[in-house]
Amino acid sequence: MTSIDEAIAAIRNLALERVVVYTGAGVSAESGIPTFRDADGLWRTFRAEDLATPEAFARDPALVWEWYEWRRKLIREAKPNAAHDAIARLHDALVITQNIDGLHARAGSEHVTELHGNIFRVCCTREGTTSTRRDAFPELPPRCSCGALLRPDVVWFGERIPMETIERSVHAIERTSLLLVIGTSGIVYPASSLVHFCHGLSIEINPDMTPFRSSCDLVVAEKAGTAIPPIVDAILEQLR
Ligand code: BV8
Repeated sequence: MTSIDEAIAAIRNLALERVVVYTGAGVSAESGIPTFRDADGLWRTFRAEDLATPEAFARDPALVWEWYEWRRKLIREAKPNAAHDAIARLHDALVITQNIDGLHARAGSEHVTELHGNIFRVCCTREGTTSTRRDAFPELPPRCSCGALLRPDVVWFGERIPMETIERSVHAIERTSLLLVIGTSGIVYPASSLVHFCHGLSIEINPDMTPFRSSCDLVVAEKAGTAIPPIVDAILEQLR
């Protein structure tokens, strides 16, 4: 296990050119957004894998939309936390996130790749057109003006992440001198496989044990809101 100070010392020894920040649900936990697989779970007795699928939506679009509307309300009322705010100070960093909550952009991060889409974008199931809808829908499931059902514009289990998104992310991670892996259990594929393309220094920040503990160079077992601000300070000093 690495302390925050040891991670900072390692960063100070780097010929630091590029930084990539890779995040999962844990980076939003301190904003009050439940993670997928922690004890508090996400919703009632359902697992994300049961609801975030095309089959669940085909079977019961109203139930799936009830879940998403519950999350959309939670996220609308949430604020970026100290980790999001610190990451946003890395103006040139690429943020690759599995999260669909949009909190990195709300904190001010300008280069964000959302591997799994965005909970405030919807897609017409007939026309395939997408639009941003931040407010609560008057009725569920919502429909397009053409009459067809709208679905969340997110990648469900069993659906592909667009190849261009994967390729762009691999390209960036292969070239980065520092990769921060923050708040992910490393369970979801192919997102979790991206971390293994890093040839630079990889630092995981997660209070709990994950498979990345054996693949990242350093592991800081702290919450993101505690560890990320001082780590970002060190990165900014090194980039000067
Ligand atoms: C695909 C959008 C192929 C929706 C999401 C068996 C084995 C391996 C793989 C599979 C398998 N069976 C099926 C698969 C593939 C499947 C998969 O990986 N399943 C998992 C469950 C095993 N993957 C897919 O289906 C993907 N598509 O493979 O397509 C294909 C091929 C041909 C044709 C068609 C298709 C698509 C996966 C995308 C799913 N969509 N999200 C929505 O959000 O509603 S994934 C969902 O999980 C979220 O995006 C979330 O971000 C993501 C990953 O989870 P984490 O972010 O890691 O969150 P988690 O709760 O797990 O962990 C949080 C961590 O934070 C914990 O470690 C915790 O300790 C830590 N933490 C807590 N507090 C803090 C903290 N860390 C720091 N600070 C804190 N304060």
